[in-house]
Amino acid sequence: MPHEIAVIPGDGIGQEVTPAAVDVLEALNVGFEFVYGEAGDETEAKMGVALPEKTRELADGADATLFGAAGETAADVILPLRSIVGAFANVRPARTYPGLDAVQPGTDLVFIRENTEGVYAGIENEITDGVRTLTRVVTEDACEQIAEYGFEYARQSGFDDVTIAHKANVMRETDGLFLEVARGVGDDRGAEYETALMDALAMHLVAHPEDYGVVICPNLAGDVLSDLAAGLVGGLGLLPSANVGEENALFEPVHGSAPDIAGEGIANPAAMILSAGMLLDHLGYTGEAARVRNAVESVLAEGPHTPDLGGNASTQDVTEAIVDRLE
Ligand code: GGG
Repeated sequence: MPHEIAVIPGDGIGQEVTPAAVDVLEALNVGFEFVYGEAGDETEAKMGVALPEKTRELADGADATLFGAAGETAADVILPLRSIVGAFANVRPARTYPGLDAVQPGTDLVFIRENTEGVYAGIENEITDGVRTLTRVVTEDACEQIAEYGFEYARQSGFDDVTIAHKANVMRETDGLFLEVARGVGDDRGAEYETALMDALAMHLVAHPEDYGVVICPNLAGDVLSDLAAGLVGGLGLLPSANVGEENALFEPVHGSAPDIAGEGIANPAAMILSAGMLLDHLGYTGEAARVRNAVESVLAEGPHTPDLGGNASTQDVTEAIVDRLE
């Protein structure tokens, strides 16, 4: 039986980079069956709902999902999609590539972001005119699951440095629990790790990213720190991600819908294609995943490049070059 891949391009440049990733997967001839679903701002305008039931069912039933980007409806699209596939971990690698200008050339980081709760639990209220609240949810089970995943990821991927990011000196109950549980997991494993206040960590990551490897983060911190790391390595066009559950998973670039360049055909497809590479790894196609990574690295090193990397190539030019270099 071929693996079924749900493809949900979403909004803005998601509609340009997602077909690029499908082109690369098709060129590998692994026999995936692609099923398409719609979601996002345009879907909401057309159908009155940003994530239709049919799209939910596609993601739930597929072996894996490729998702492009969400715009204003991100909270109604990407958060439920991650929940549908049971994705408790958001894995966001941020590394430099040979031949590309980077603010910090020695960067090789992987953010392991808690993906189900924290301030993204979606509990917001207007208490009275001009007063709004947000409830931050942190559970022992989710902290333990993300910490176990992060330490195991570091072990399997050969990272020596593990950092637990938190702000437990201010958010004493919620990040206090995150820190206590994550430390317990590290100690039980006999692992080496350090803990870091997330604001100070942001500064140290900018100054000395080479001192860090795997960073285990609460939800919002992982979202923010991974974008900061994108700035160190050459931009959001280079960061893929995997949303990993027990049995299912969803793959998406870290970037959003980029309305400023949407429709111009100049979005960098590298992050989306590298996300498809993570999908291949997840489904056990490790050789094909390596071919995708190598082809992307070769094009990043030699061009063509989209404007975000200083070139003038189109999304299609870069995609064709990557397909040509799949060995
Ligand atoms: N492809 C990623 C995307 O659409 N990002 C939009 C966004 O706001 N995401 C929030 C998140 O990653 O939690």
